[in-house]
This record gives sequence, structure tokens and C-alpha cells, in this order.
Amino acid sequence: MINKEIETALQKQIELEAYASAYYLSMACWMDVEGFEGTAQYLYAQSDEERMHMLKIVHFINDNDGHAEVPSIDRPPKDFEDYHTCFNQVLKQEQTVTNSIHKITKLALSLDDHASHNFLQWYISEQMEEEKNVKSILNKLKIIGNDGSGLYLIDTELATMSPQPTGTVMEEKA
Ligand code: OFO
Repeated sequence: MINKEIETALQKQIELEAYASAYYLSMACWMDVEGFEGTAQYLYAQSDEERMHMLKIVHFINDNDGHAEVPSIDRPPKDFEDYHTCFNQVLKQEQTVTNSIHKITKLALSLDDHASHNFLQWYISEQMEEEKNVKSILNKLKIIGNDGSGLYLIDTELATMSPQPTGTVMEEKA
């Protein structure tokens, strides 16, 4: 049976993951209309991933005698200053999520809730991977600066780094 304090903390995490999913979706839309289709594809896929992260917590709570609640979230921004700003914000967003995961993991340990502690290890690794990926994109952006052909190249590269997001025309035809 899930510890009630952990259930409340995980419920907040559900909210954070749902917001991350909406935020990436909004950023993907902005990239799409600005002509960065490869980056949009990458961010649409990130949005799907965040929803999957949220669902994993929902199932963990429900499978352990808790009751997960569908979160109400703020609307993410629609417009972004420029390409670089988006990825700086992605890093901030990921760091917020990482901090929250670390806090809940610490709480689980202090409450001797080893099942939750074990469950959260997956999120710790996932956040490390995500932060590493964003930092690598930011490093490339530092080299590129505002060079148009550099941005074109990174946009093409990001398309190859992402799985096909759900709900695409290609997927519907398959
Ligand atoms: Fe949920 O993985 Fe990042 O935020």
C-alpha cells in the first residue's frame, strides 16, 4: 500500500509531467510554424514521452492502492523569443523536474517506502539522460550562434534523433 505522503508528492509529480508534456507540445507547434520541422518532430516526440512518464506514475499509484487524480495545469506559453531561448527553457524545465524527483526520492527513503524509492530510480536515470541531451543541443547552439545554415543543420539532425510522434499523418496511413 502506498504511503499517503508519497502519494501526495507523486500526485504533484503527475502535474509536473503533464505540464512538461503540454509545454513541449506548445514549443513543437511554435517550431513547426517557424519552419523548424525537424525540431518540431523532436519536441512532439518529447511531449509524448512526458505523457508516458505521467502515466507511469498514474499506474504506480493506482496499482498500489492509491487513487491518481487527473491534474489541471496552466496553459503553457504559445510564443517563444527564438530557437535558442526554447532550448534554454527546456533545460530549466528539466532541472525543475529533476529537483522534484530527487525530493520525492529522499522522502521515500526517509519514510522507509522502498517500493516507491525503487520506482523512482527509473526517473532519476531518465532525467540524467534528458538533461545530458539538452545540454548537448545547447553546446551545439553555442557554436552555431545565429548562423542560419547551422540552425538548418541542427534542425535536420534533431529530426533523425526523434521517433515518429503519435498522431502523425504517416502513422495514420500505416
Ligand atoms: Fe519526465 O522526463 Fe523530463 O521532464
